[in-house]
Amino acid sequence: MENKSKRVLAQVPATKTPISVLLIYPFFKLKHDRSIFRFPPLGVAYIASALKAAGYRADILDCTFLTRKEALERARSAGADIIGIYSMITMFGDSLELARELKGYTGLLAAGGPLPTTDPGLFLKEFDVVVCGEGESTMVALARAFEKNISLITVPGVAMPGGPDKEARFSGKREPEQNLDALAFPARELLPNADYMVFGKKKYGYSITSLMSMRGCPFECDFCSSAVFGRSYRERSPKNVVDEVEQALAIGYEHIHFGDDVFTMKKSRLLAVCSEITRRGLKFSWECLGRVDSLDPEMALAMKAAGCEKMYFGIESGSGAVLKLMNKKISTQKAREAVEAAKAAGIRTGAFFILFYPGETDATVLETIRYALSLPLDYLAFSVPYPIPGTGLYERLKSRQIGQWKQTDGSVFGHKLTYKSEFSGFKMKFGILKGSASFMLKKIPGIFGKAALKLFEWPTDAALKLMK
Ligand code: B12
Repeated sequence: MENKSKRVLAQVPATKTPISVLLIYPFFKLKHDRSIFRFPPLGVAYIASALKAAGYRADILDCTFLTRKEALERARSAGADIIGIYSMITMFGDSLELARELKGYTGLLAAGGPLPTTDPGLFLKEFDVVVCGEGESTMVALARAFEKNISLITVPGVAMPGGPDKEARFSGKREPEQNLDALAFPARELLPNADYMVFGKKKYGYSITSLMSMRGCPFECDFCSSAVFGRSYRERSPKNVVDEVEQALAIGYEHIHFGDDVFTMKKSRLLAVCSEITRRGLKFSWECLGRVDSLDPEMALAMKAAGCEKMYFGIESGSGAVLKLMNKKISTQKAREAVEAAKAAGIRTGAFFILFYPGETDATVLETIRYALSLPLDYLAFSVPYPIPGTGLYERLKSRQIGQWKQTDGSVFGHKLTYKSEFSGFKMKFGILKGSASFMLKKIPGIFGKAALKLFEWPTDAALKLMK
C-alpha cells in the first residue's frame, strides 16, 4: 500500500504550492425528510481552519443542500490535491461511493470522523488513509507529509492498508489536543450559511448553528460512541467560547445549539459562560444538551438569564433497571428534578428515550412511556436501540446484526431495526407511535385531552403486551 500512496504522490505537479484540500461532508437529505435538526458540520470546518492556519488552501463541500450529482461535479472540478471525506454510521454508504467516484480526481483520499475512527478497515478499500480521532493536527501533518513526499504512515493518528493479514496498519496514537483554546475557530465562512439560515427560519423561525464548548465525555453510556473525543473531559475557557458565539452571530445566526455531550457538567464553568454572555450584552437565544444529574435551579436560572431557551436531556428510560442496563448512572428522580428545575426557570424542555432496549420487558417499555408523559416536557422523542460500532451495546449485538443503519426520515415511522431483537420491528414501531401519540394527546388542554389519553392508553397498552 505504500506503493499506492507513492503512485498517487507522483501525480501532484511539483509547482502547485501550497497544496489544496477539499473536505466533504456527505450528508444528503432524504426526499421526504421530516427531521428537525440540521447543523453546519463543525468537524470539517475545524480541519479547514487548521489547514489554513498552517498555510494550506482548504475548502468545504457540504452536501446537505446538494444532490449527489451536483456534489460529485463540484468535487471533481475542485482539482484538490487531497480530498478528505467525513463519515459516520448513517453516511457510510455515501462516503464510500464518493471515494469510489473521486478516484483519479485527486492525489490522496482521506477518511475521518466517528465511524472511520472506530473501524478504519471498513474504509481502506476505497481510501488511501484514515484519520483516527481528532483530525486537526493529523490532517495538517498528512498534508505536510504528502507535500514533501514522505511516507504517510510516519504521521501519528492514521491507519493505512497493509497491516498483518491485509488489515489496517496503524501509525501510532496521536494525543488529543489538551488546550482547546489553542484551536482555531471552525472556518464557518466556508459553509453554506445562507442555506442553513433559510432552513432554520423555515423550521423554527430563526437561524441556528451549532458550537462545541468542550470535548470528551467521562460517562460510559452503553449505547453512546465516544470514538473521536474519548472519555476525557476537556473544556474551553468561557471567554474563548463566547468569542466564537460572537463570530457565529456576526455571520447572521440568531440561535446557537451547544452540541456538547455534557454542556452543564461543571457548575462553575457553566455559570462563568452564562455571566460572560450577559456581561457582553449579547442578544441571542440558545439551547443545549445536558445530563440530568448536572442541573440545579441556580444553574437553570443563570442559563435562562443568559438566553437559554431550550434544553434537551438524554433520559433514555423511565425504569431504574433499564437505566442500569444502559449504564446511564442517573435516576428517574434526578431526571424529574432536572426537568422541573429547567421548566421552573422558564426553559423549554425536551428529552430522548430509547424503547425496547435489549433486556427490557413490555412492563418497562410501558413504564418508560408513562414516566415520559408524567414529566413537564415540551418535546420528546422515542427511538429504538441503534447499536453503534465501538459501543458496549454493539459488542453485545454484533452477532445478531441484520442490516445497516441508514439515515432515517426523522418521522416516527422512519425507524428501522438493525439487529435481531426479542421484540419484532412491528412492535417497536407500534411502541414508538403509541408513545408519541400519547404525548400529543397529553398536550391537548383541559378535560378532553385527559379523557382522550385515558381512552387511548388502555387498549394500546393491551395491544403492545399481546404483540410479539
Ligand atoms: C450535532 C450532532 C448531530 C447533528 C448533525 C451533525 C452536524 N452536522 O452537526 C444532528 C442532530 C442532525 C445529528 C444527527 C445524528 N447523529 Co449526531 N451528533 C452530533 C454531535 C452531538 C456533535 C457533532 C459535532 O459537531 N462534533 C464536533 C466536531 C468538532 O467533531 P467531529 O465532527 O467528530 O470532527 C472531528 C473528527 O471526527 C475529525 N473529522 C471530522 N470530519 C473529518 C473529515 C476528515 C476528512 C478527517 C480526516 C477528519 C474528520 O476531526 C474533527 C475535529 O477534531 C455528535 C457527538 C460528538 N461529540 O461529536 C453526534 C454524533 C456524531 N451523532 C451520532 C449519531 C448516531 C447521529 C444519528 C444517527 C442519530 C439518530 N438517532 O438519528 C443522526 C444521523 C443524522 C444524519 N445526518 O444522518 C453519533 C455518530 C456515531 C458513529 N460512530 O457514527 C455521534 C458521535 C453521537 C454519539 N456519541 O453516539 N447529529
